[in-house]
Amino acid sequence: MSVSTAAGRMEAWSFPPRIDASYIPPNDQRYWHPVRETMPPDERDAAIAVRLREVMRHAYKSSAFYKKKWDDAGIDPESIRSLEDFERVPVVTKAELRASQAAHEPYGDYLCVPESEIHHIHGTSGTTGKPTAFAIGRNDWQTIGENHARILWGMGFRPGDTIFFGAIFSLYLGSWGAMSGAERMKARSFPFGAGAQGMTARAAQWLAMVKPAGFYGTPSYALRLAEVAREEGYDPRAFGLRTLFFSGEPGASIPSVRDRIENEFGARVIDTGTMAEMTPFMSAAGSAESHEGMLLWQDMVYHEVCDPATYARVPYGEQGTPVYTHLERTSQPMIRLLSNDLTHWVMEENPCGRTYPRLPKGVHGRIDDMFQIRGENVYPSEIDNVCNAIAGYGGEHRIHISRAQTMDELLVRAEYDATVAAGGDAAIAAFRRTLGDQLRKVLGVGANVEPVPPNTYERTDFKARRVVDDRDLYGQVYQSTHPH
Ligand code: 8LQ
Repeated sequence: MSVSTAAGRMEAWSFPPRIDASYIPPNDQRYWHPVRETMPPDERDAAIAVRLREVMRHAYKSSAFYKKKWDDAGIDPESIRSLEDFERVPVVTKAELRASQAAHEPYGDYLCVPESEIHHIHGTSGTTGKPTAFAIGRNDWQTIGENHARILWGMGFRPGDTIFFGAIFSLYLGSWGAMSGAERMKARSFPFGAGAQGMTARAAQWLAMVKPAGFYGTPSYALRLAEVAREEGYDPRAFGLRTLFFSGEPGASIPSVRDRIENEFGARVIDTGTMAEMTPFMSAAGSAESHEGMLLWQDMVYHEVCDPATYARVPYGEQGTPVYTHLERTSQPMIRLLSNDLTHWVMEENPCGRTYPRLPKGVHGRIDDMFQIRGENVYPSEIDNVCNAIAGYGGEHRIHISRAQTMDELLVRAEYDATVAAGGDAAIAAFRRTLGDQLRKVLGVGANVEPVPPNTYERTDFKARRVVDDRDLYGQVYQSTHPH
């Protein structure tokens, strides 16, 4: 089948996108866009190759950033005829975006629409350094709503369902982006938010009253909410939630964390999320029937999993770093944005029938967060998985990496729960032993374990930061005591 026929068969798929804002599938239809979601992958790939060229053409003619970048690399958008050709396009780093915004305040020279078309401004939520601004065009906001509606539909949401947004509503694109999809599909949105003092207890009160079908937030916050709800006398299972969907950090695809959340709420957990720059960031997301890991909805954002050294795609089954390309954004289109995260991808039959590749274990974490202990690569998310699977775990922990002599050392400080506390020294020693044994088994190296009492560590309304890296401190001390 020729590319144009394949593309022609895809529901309203063009660049820039043309959206029928009145379209909503019948409730019993599994797919929002049956053709786009279930077509043979090679036909979709052929259509994606056409779309990539169109997006590149748009970016090349409307942004100095891309023009210079590609001219310097000797890349002509017209020469990109296949997915293999596309792998020659240099990746975009977040540092380049920051530099572009510093030189061309506030949106950078990769804003590819006139400023008058900007509909929403958001930004990075980091508290250190200069923020990055996200400018989203009016048409793009509509497309984002459309894309997220498709994905929420795939998760099993339908018009009239209430979805509770328990995440920060300000700079953070997560809450707004997810809600745009709920609004588009005529669900009932409850933009409750998060982050203000006393808000978690009130969230429990409202959830008990409104009994929504869906909850959106971060996995860390859902666990905190369950704790606070119990303290306030609510049973989180009585909220009647059907599905909690999460973005922002690993967790929803960490088996023991997912199980803990599912047990707390008596509801299904679905993982989603790429990067704020990539909004529609839910383009990687689980579906109702394929709820483990994340499907890569390739026709809205083209996801490549690449070798972190060469940025060429790795074969299915292998590990690499996600590189993302917008196929339906015109305002600040990201073309080969490097995530620096780590994942592995597969191409298998999905229980939901969608023909997308999948990240069976979600995104494992950031490459920077990975550390080496005696030659073994260790991810914080593996430690999270072990802790959450241990009976008597109190809900939070910290991972300390330090350097003793020339070797890195790992110390896990983990809270035990009230039951262990009531058991006294013997129970605490048993908890320490079990956790130590499990860590050695899973990580392949020994870790020091220090049990700490319940509620030692602060909980978060947003993304957890559990790694305390003392090696820099060691480095500074080392350098000051070993002058050149
Ligand atoms: N990150 C985001 N989602 C993740 C997931 N599901 N699993 C593992 N790591 C994940 C607005 C959305 O929540 C996306 C988002 O959080 O965007 P940010 O704030 O730009 O942060 C992006 C980073 O969060 C990713 O690179 C992952 O490291 C992590």
